[in-house]
Amino acid sequence: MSAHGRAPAGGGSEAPRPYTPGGAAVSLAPDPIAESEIRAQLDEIDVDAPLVGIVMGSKSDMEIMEKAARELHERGILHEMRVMSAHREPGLVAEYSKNARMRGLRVIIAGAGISAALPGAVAANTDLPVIGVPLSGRLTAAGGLDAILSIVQMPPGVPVACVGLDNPRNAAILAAQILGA
Ligand code: RP5
Repeated sequence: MSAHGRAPAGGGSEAPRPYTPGGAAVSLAPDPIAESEIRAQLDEIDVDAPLVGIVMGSKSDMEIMEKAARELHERGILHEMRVMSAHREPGLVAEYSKNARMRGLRVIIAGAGISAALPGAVAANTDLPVIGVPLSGRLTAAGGLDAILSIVQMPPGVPVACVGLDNPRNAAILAAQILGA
């Protein structure tokens, strides 16, 4: 028997030595795992979880944002839709974004109109790619230009991709391309 408790090579019949308290210190605590390793392991888990999260600032955005869901559905890409406002429910937006990767999401599509802070608020709380969809819906002051600028003009270091005005289908196609699906 070796010092490490292994049987000697050659198939010897020596019985295992009983455990003796006070012998060599043995730690039963698992070695710490790097976050990157956990992420890699999560990436390999094949579950029926949505890969794309579609979020929007208001129920009034639903009708147009459903076009993104339709495109993903036709491509067989699992997705979910949620309404959450960056201004009215900032805590919910932060919580959803922070948990997104852990829940299995890989891309987030965020649609909003007027002072369209939602895509940027999501991007501030996740390192997943975020695709913003500027919407020209009700209350727009400049035919949708207000939402376009709100989404495009992110500060350096916090990118948000931006598709054309009222074009959630392009966001879905871009999400599919990011996923390689
Ligand atoms: C934005 O304000 C929403 O994305 C929506 O486009 C717009 C109007 O919202 P509602 O007043 O219809 O809820 O935050």
